[in-house]
Amino acid sequence: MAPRKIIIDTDPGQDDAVAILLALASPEEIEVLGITAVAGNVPLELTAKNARIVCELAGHTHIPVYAGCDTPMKRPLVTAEHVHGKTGLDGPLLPDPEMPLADGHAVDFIIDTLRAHEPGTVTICPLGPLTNIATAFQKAPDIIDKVQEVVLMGGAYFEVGNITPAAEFNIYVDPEAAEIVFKSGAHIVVMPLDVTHDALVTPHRIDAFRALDSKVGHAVAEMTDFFERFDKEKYGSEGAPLHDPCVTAYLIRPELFSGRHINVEIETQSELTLGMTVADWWRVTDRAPNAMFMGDVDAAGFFDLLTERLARL
Ligand SMILES: [Ca+2]
Repeated sequence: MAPRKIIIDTDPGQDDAVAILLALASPEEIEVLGITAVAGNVPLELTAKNARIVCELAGHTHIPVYAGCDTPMKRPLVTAEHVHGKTGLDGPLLPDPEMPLADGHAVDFIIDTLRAHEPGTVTICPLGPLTNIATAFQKAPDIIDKVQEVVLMGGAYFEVGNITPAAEFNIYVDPEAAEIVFKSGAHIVVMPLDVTHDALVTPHRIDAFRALDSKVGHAVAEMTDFFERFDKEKYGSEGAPLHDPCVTAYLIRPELFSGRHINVEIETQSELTLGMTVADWWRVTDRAPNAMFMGDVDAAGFFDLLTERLARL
């Protein structure tokens, strides 16, 4: 089978970095057409820079990286330096990128790429707030039907929230954008906290990255080490969740994940629960299903895949 063509929309972020590395290490299954940066974990200037740092770390400097939206559609930006550090990629010492940003706006790249390909052949992989994707859908509604799938990290149901008691960070930062994407009619696969909170980087798993004894292995070990400190304290768990790589792992080994095709709505009004993904897991409404909402991951299989692929870079 030909590799699946994808656009990675991202706000790196240590876990975004690992998700990108996994994609770049898997050319049999994934062809990365381009990377689009969005403001999220840190401001756009840094996410656009970090995306290039990660491409250079992987030795894939031919991948075009575009800068996108620098603020959510209707709200001021909320960032997460408390999790990811000042740069967004705190942990390893990586050089500033030499590769330039690609010319043009990320939203136009998304629109042009979908229009240039056969319908149903390009998958969008959002790893941050959905601002770029929603803006593209609003500006060019004709592309919505052309999307093969939107496979995104965001939201939560049983795990509820991580940035507020009710909301997961990516959805909370731009709930209006999330609403546009979830109501768009595109095929959507969601990796919520319910899944990612099972994909924990334990000390043993970080050691496996370090044992690759490569530039990428050491960088990933240092990134996940950094990331882990914060989350271990917060959740009292044995390690931090590695959220975004669940998206790219799904493209390689979908059988590692299971979930339900259900209705998911986004709360955009309530101050208390803003950005909540109201997922009809028990199918108690007659609202039409609009997303494959994952609930489980084979964590051992996920980390085996990740370690095996990172060893190739
Ligand atoms: Ca992210």
